[in-house]
Amino acid sequence: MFNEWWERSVIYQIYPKSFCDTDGDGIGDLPGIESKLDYIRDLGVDIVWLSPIYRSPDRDNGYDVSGYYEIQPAYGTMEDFDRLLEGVHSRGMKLVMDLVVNHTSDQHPWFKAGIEDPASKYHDYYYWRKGKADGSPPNNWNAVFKGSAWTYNHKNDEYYLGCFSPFQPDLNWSNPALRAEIYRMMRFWLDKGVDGFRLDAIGFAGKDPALPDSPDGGPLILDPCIHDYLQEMNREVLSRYDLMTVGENAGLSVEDMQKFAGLDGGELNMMIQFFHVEEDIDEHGKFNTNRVDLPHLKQLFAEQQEGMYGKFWTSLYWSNHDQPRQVSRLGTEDPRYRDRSAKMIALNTHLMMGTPFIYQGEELGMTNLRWEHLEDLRDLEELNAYDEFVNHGTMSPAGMMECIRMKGRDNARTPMQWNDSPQAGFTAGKPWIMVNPNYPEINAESQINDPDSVYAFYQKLTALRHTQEIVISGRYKGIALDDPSVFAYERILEGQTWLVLCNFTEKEAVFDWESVLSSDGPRIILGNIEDTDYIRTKTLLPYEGLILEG
Ligand code: TEU
Repeated sequence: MFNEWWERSVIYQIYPKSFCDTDGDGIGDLPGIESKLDYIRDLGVDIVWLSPIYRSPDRDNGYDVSGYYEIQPAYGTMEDFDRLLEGVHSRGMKLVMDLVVNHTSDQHPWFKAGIEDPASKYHDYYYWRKGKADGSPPNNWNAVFKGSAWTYNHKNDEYYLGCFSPFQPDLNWSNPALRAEIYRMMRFWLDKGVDGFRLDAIGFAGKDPALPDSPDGGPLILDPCIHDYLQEMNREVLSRYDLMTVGENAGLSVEDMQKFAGLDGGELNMMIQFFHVEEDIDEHGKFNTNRVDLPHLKQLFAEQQEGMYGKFWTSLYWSNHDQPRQVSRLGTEDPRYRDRSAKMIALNTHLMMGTPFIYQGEELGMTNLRWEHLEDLRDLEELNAYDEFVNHGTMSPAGMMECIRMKGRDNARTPMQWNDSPQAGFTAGKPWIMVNPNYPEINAESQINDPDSVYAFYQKLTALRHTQEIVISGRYKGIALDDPSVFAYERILEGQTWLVLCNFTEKEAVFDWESVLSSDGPRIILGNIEDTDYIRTKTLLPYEGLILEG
């Protein structure tokens, strides 16, 4: 514990489609990523995670793979990839690939071969089942992206399972030949020098092959067999390389996190957990306008952070390609406090125990977009949910658009804002998705040389992690859990105590540091307000965040 390179690292996630386009087709590409590697390194990043770059029909932006050994043509070639990997390594960073193996695209050759010839070995790479006697689907599961999880195929009079969408048929992990095929593919990338994987929706691969009905109509996942599969993967592949793995799955309890990412190293290194980003869900699921309940959120973090010590490791994040922009969600877009709140949220996240993930543009304080027209939306999840809740439900179009503005995935997928030239410098062509109109104000060029910028603040946070042992290995202690405004916690390492204080509101908030720190004059390690008078006033300004050493 605390000595693995991935425990001491900061990860930067790139969503290739929206990062940087060099050939003017409006879609980001690998040479675009290569051209920005210095920018990423200068942020203090150790590991780059690429969202999928494999061949794909792109129904879910690459999370629907049709060729695991190929590069998506719009992103470039395998030579471009090799150059990119070399560029990452030559800057002292590592590269982690997304591994999407709960499902493939319905255009994958395995899936097509199984339809063509049900006697072929590929048929059993997926879950094909006969319908019930009355012709209805084999069980009651619904897909994550709405509708039944089962799609009928006339040719063979069978249904196939797609827990996310009909374009994403689930792979049958109970088949050892399929698992061997996946391990072979993983070795191909590792032998090229890739440094690890982010395993997409990996808990979904754990299904009881009997596929029983579920109590709530959602797919029954996280069956204990997932741990057998991951232990096998670990023996067959992971343990033979110096790499890092991060699994992704919603709905994990603290006990689950330990099973997947226990420090014994038998499965994965860490999980992308969802308890915080799902704190605000309600009967419509994620599509609501709720803001987080701060005391409840602190309670959840305390359970995880205090529970993980000596037991498992975790990722730290609020933003990724599936989540709205964190400054819009937890902070404010009000120009008076926008940058300050972006810094405060970053400080709160980066000072916890775990490996922080920065999602492209987060380091600039990029915001959600005020979506006005349905035609501007691109995300399958948003469009399907709109159809279900508005066209076939009771939500008003305006109400649903407001939910999408606050929680939709497209907010994260608007192009990276590089500068104030047209299309934010992302492309010379027409971007595949709208650029956020606030790019003249929020962009990388205006921030990289400004010591007060959000970008510069992230540099301070990454530097702190690289120089202060307490950030890595100090114990976490949640305090003042009932306080409705201040997110407070301690990090404690051998007689040294850091107090992290974050005001999550736009009102001043009183917090007496003397209730925690014994010394008469605490020292400010880092804060987001240059000339703060907090130590004297014991009053945090709106969205103020700071670290004190007592
Ligand atoms: O997401 C997995 C997942 O659990 C989703 O339900 C996620 O919670 C959802 O996007 C939230 O709105 C992964 C990928 O990150 C996502 O982009 C893919 O669409 C999904 O798997 C299917 O591959």
